[in-house]
Amino acid sequence: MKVGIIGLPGSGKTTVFNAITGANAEVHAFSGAAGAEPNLGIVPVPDERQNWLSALYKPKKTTFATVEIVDVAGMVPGQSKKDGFSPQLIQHLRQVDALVHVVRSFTDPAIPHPDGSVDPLRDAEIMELELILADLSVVEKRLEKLDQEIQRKKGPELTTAEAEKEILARVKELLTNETPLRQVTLSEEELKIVRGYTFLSQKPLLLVANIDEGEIGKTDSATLTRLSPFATAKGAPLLAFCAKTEMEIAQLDESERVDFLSALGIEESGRDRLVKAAYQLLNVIPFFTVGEDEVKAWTITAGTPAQEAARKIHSDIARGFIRAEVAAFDALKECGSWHNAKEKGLVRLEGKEYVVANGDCINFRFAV
Ligand SMILES: Nc1nc2c(ncn2[C@@H]2O[C@H](COP(=O)(O)OP(=O)(O)OP(=O)(O)O)[C@@H](O)[C@H]2O)c(=O)[nH]1
Ligand SMILES: [Mg+2]
Repeated sequence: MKVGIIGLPGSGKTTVFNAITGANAEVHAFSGAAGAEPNLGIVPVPDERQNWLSALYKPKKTTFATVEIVDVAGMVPGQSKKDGFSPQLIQHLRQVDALVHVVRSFTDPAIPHPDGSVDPLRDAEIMELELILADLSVVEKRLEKLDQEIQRKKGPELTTAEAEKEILARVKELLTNETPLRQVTLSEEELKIVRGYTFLSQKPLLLVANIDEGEIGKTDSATLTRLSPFATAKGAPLLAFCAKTEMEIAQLDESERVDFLSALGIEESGRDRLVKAAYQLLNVIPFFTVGEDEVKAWTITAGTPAQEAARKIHSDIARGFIRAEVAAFDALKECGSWHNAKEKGLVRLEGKEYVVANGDCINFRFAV
């Protein structure tokens, strides 16, 4: 599961990346360098429930769910009107499952903005349009090719080509009206065709307003007030994040970090909120396996049945699946132990088809 960081040059992408990963990748005053190698990081997804489970089981190992973060080079606006984002950038972005768009909202006059002024809404709109234009250029090229193919083809091949044309024509109309595909509900048939194109505007998007230090913790800040109607209209969650401060926090050691956050009156670091939000974008949920050896979070697509969830752990467990013993996290916490939960009848025996819920603690019974 991969999340790509996008944004205009100098919006703070690499600073956000460093804040999230605790890495120390180079930040520039301004580069926008095309072809620069992306920064890659894998980060654990914090989950208080898992901390609670670890305190209960005191396992040798606690393994959190993870997300992969990719920080690409800054994109230069206007490029997609000609040939799309740079080919390297497109290549990287096609492979990610979701996008985090870093919007410059910090005012620091020492850092020039490529457009000469700081205006988060304008920048958010520019990027949204770039995503749409990149998709539109793919659709238009394909439609041209399809027209030629339709003239040559016969029988079932012709029917398939015509069906694709119809769907892409609808997609084109949506994009032309500046509707990002993430906001459109597509039928199964449409999805099947559309999936192969890995459209950028179809990927779930999180807007991250990279705010000034002074705006930290303010829910009614000028930036949020300005950006939130846009975010709502585009189906994108919005998060305020001060990349500079968060990067400094990420470089502290654990105890210093706790002191620092409590001095700021913050319970949860922006980093933790951002990583959780990025994970949630992916339409996945965690379930837990618990025990004295390991407390571990496993990531599955929402709606996955128990037998498929078991396959995540080992194909033998899926093959020899008998039953899943399931305790919802809240029930387990309420009861204080697996034993108590069982006594109260809160450990359920579920079959193959049971749809695993977020936070289920599962013990799979299997025989091979
Ligand atoms: N004051 C302030 N400066 C910031 C903040 N975030 C980033 N910067 C500065 O802005 C400059 C650009 O930050 P980067 O993280 O390199 O931006 P980028 O989007 O990765 O830039 P490119 O990769 O060149 O497109 C650096 O000098 C950062 O130190 C912030 O929250 N506040
Ligand atoms: Mg950068």
